[in-house]
Amino acid sequence: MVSIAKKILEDHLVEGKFEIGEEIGIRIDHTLTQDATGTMAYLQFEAMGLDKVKTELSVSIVDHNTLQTDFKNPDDHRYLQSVAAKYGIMFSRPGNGICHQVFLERFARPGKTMIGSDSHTPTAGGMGAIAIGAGGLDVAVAMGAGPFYLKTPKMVGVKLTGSLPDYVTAKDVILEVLRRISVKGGVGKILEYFGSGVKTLSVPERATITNMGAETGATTSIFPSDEITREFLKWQEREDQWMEIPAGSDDDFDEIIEINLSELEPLVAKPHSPGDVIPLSEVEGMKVDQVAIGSCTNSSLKDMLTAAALLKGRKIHPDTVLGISPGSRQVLMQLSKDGSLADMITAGARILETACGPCIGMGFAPKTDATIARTFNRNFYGRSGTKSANAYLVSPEVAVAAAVFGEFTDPRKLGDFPKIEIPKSIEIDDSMILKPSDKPEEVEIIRGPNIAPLPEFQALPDDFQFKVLIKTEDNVTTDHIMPAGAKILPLRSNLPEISKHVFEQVDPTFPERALESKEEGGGIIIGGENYGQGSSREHAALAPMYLGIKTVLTKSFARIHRDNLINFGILPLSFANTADYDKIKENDILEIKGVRKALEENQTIIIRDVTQRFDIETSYDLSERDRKILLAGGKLSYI
Ligand code: MIC
Ligand code: SF4
Repeated sequence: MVSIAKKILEDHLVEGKFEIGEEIGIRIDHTLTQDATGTMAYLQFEAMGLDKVKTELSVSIVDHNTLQTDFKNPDDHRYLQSVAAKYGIMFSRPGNGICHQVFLERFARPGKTMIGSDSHTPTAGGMGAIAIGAGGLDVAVAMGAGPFYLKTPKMVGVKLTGSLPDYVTAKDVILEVLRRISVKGGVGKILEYFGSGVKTLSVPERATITNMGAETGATTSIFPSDEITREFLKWQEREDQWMEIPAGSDDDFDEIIEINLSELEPLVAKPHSPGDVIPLSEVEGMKVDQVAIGSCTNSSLKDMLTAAALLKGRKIHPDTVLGISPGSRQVLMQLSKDGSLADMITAGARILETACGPCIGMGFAPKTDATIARTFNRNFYGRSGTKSANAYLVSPEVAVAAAVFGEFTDPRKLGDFPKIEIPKSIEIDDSMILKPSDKPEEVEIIRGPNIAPLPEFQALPDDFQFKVLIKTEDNVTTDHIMPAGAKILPLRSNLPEISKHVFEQVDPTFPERALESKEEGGGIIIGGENYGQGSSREHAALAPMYLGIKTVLTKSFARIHRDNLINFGILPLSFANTADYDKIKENDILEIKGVRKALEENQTIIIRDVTQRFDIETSYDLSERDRKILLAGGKLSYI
């Protein structure tokens, strides 16, 4: 037998050979975009000049930029709605829910391949799909029937045995995985779950695990499709879309991680990395100022019913605030029908919109120096909107305990675990999902003044000099490179404007200095290990490109960001000797000669540090296709 991930990938293989590390091209059945990355993706799709998407299913969901403080976000929504109508795309309107939750409920299918312009696309892996996060341009290409290219990943089997004790949850399973392999332990790998513990987890619980698998850097994560998957699809009135995908076994994997669910305890990820996982007991008694329950990781009906049941008859602590954002309109409707919403409100929860909201700093920012407990997947520095906040990632159960007691508390202190009844049937109402127009030729694309045209892409020159503009540490995230939040996110469709915020949290002088050196040849960014982890936002490549960055030189890259750099013609190079990383200094002038020839012939590129007078040997891990894209000045020109 083979692992299920390998089977699905091989069934969709259109180019290359399935050998670890080799590049393969796969056919993509489904695509997903959200609004914050979607506007760019669709501008790029439009530039490709096709009249319709060529996928089985493409879905555009508005969930990120829903805080409408002026015309910008609503203008973008109208643009996205008109594009969807014209090009054959399903459109989930603002208010309908968080992209991954909506996709899991209404669209995901076992055995399909899917890419999405959001790093948590692997959520659909909970349904037995191969679902991969990618840059918007890669999604645009897939919508036009172009293959998606990736390096053949290593197959890691995560063997689950036992069953979760009360108050220990799917969130603790993925936190345990992160505790063991950290934020780069999944790079180049697919995490595939198997073993007797799998059948103890519902689809939304599996989706919590595959969702946050993104934080390990993994290409994706996947569960088998079994009777539990069938039940979930039946519940969603889509049983006809079920197919069985039996789990793999010990021999099917290159590596195995074993987790006995019965032995797990409540865990938390401490500031500022999802990989810094410790037992909850280590922080018990620490005061918590703000609690938030929601996000694409923990906002299913089960999570919300659990939170409501635990809050019932209690009040939140006077020194703590609690915000709850249900994952979808479907979930919210159910909560409001069965009275759970009333239990939350009575306890003192503030009910937030069914959207990403506080997870991406769109409102509900905490107070100065706050300690915050969130059921989300990322706690990067500054992401909550308040730089001095310390964010801990927790399960809904731990979140409720913190809200009730005002400090980190073992949730078992809330008493016997309540019995959570998932109703046999719920109301399925897709009226907030608009079907594409049946007269696409009559649909006009609506562009508000916030939507700036795409920039010009320039081919890489042969020789150039550039200045070291910034030298960063290990594990720099795309949130560091291109911050999000209520102020900056509305600028996603406007490159000149958003570029003014590159590296804002790290060094606010960066954009100005970059523009100055753009006149004199451009700048370079020096990075440590795992540079560009986190969000798939291609703005973290596009905006530096706009500021004149032609090269990024690091110890290593995170997958999606590396692909985005290539897509926009920025050369991703690595140090052959990491000692050179230590030597190189900010403001050094560097020089590259004959880079085009080196790329054409797949030769080593040497960078000269002109200021300190030494040579830096670099290495790169670029397929022939990658090198052609770089030589063309990016993927759009290449196509
Ligand atoms: C995130 O969680 O960081 C985001 C916001 O969903 C991003 C996408 C974006 O930056 O628009 C992601 O995960 O890819
Ligand atoms: Fe939205 Fe947060 Fe999920 Fe990103 S991680 S898709 S911002 S809910």
